[in-house]
Amino acid sequence: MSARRKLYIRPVGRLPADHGGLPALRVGGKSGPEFLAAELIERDGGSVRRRALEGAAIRGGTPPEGTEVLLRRLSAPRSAVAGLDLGRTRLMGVVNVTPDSFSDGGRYLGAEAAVAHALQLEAEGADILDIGGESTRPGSDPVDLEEECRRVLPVIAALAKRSKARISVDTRKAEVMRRAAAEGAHIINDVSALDHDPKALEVVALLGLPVVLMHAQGEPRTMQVAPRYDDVVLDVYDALEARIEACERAGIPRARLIVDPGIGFGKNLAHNLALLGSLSILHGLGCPILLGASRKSFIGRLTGAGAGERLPGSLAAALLGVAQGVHILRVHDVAATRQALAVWEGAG
Ligand code: 9MG
Repeated sequence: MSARRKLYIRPVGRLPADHGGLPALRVGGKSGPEFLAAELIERDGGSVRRRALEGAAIRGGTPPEGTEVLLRRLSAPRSAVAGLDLGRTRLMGVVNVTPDSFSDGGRYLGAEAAVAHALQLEAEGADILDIGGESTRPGSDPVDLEEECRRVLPVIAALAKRSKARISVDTRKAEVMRRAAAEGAHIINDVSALDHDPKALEVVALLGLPVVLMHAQGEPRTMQVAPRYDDVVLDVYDALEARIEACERAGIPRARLIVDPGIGFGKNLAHNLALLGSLSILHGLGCPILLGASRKSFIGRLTGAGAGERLPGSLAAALLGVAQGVHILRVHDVAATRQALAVWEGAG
């Protein structure tokens, strides 16, 4: 095989749990989702070729040459995240402690209000509360370390005492990660995939916490200026794979990593829609998948809906994720997403 030739497998056609024994491709161990078939994608330099693989052929027959490692990763069981079993879809509720955040815009500024909002999201069914003090929305400016700590640490400390949900800290800074863990955070959520702060890999390796590696092209200030990819789905996959390898070299095992395509981070509308349509390809990385599409501007671009009117589009995106076996949904509207999930799971 030439060094440039690379294979990818995109599972397609998620089956309901009681499908009556169809020959299926199972992803992520015994409790993982099953798919009817897959697309085998071969990229060789600038050319991309695709062919269909039936579930039966993958499961029973000889795997296509060069897919052994990929198939092993696809089928390996996924570890629990901070004690949360991933046999059912988990919800991460968004708690912005920023004055400029695109959706909550200052409403929850102040530790007390943020804690109250987080507890409300937990009561609505959030399994994870994601606490962030630096807006990374397109065009936003960075926040300094002490200001970010002033915003998030009191909230994390209070929730560690008052909530049963897992707490994630949304930050790109190693020192915030370290202090947040000391206050009781269980998960690190880094929109730069531990690539922003040179100390982040080392700190996360020492902390021993699970970490969300989100894909972004560029910095928040300028990332939407002219994002470009050869093939957005394959490029995002390759970039996440490179960050997984960097983590493993730094002593963070794959079993502690969660991958995320980073909807809206250095992507135009076509890029975001292509990623949403091909999320299941990320199962080949051997990690749980997190999707954050809630209230994002691609929904506005597609439909004209303003920031406060994007719940229907957010629910559609969440269910697109579930249909492809996404494990964690990062959402603002926890109660509404729980209801959508209940209908999905009830029928499947
Ligand atoms: C902080 N943040 C904003 N959007 C996000 C997304 O899509 N994923 C993750 N992991 N974090 C996000």
